[in-house]
Amino acid sequence: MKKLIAGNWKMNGSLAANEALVKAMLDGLQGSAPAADMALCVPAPYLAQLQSLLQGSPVAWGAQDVSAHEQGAYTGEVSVAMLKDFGCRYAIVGHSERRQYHGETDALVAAKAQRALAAGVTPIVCVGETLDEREAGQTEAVVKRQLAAVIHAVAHCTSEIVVAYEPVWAIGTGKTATPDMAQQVHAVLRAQLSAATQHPERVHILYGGSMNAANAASLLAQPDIDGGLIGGASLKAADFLQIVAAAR
Ligand code: 3PY
Repeated sequence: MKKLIAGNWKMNGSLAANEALVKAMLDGLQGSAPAADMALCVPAPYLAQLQSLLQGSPVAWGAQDVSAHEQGAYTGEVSVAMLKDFGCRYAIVGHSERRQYHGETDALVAAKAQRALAAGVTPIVCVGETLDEREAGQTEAVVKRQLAAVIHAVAHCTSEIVVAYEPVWAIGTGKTATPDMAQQVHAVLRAQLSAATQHPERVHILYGGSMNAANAASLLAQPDIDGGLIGGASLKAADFLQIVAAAR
C-alpha cells in the first residue's frame, strides 16, 4: 500500500496564496508520479478553487469537516453532498481542534464519519490524547475509545476509513511524538482495527502533530505509520514535497 500524505491547511489561505502554493507543489512534482498518495484538506470556501487547480493531477483534495446531517436547517454546516459536488475525496473528522473548541463528542465524530463514508467520501478520523491524559497513563484507553465509537458506527465499512493519530500535545506546538512513541500507539490502533475488519492492512494510519520535513523520514519508517496528516508544513510547497518524498 502506498503511503498517504495529507495536508491540513486549517484556517489559512487566500485565493492568491492558494494558487501560488498549489502551482508550486505541482511544479515540484514535475509531472512524475509522487512517492505517496497526496491530498490537501482546505477550508470549504476554497474547494472550488482546489478542484479547478488539482483536477487531472495526482493530488486529491478534501475538506476539514463535514456535517453529520444530510441537509436542512443547520446554519453554517456543510453537507457531504456539497463536498461531493466539488469532487472531494476526503473529509477530516474529529480533529482535536474541533473536539476542543467546538465541543465535538465521540458520538458526533462517529456520525460524521458514517455520513461521509455512506456518500463515498473517505473520513480521516483523528484520535489523540491530551498531555494530562498521557501523563495519567490513559493514552491507549483514550484513542481506543475514540476509534471504537467510529468503528461501531461504520461497522463493516471500517476498512474504508483513514485514521490519524494526533497527540493533542503535539499539535501546533512544534513538539512531536518520537517515532517509538508514535509507533506504540499506531500498533494499538492496528490491533483494534484487526478485531473489527478482515482487512486492517488496508487502513492508512497517519501520524499527525507537527510532522515536518525534518522528522518525517524517521516517523514514516515505523511499520504501522502509513503516512502523515500535515499541518503547518503543508503550507510550504518545498516542505510538503520533502515529506512526500520521505514516504517512499
Ligand atoms: C498538526 O500538524 O499540527 C496538525 O494538527 C495536523 O492536522
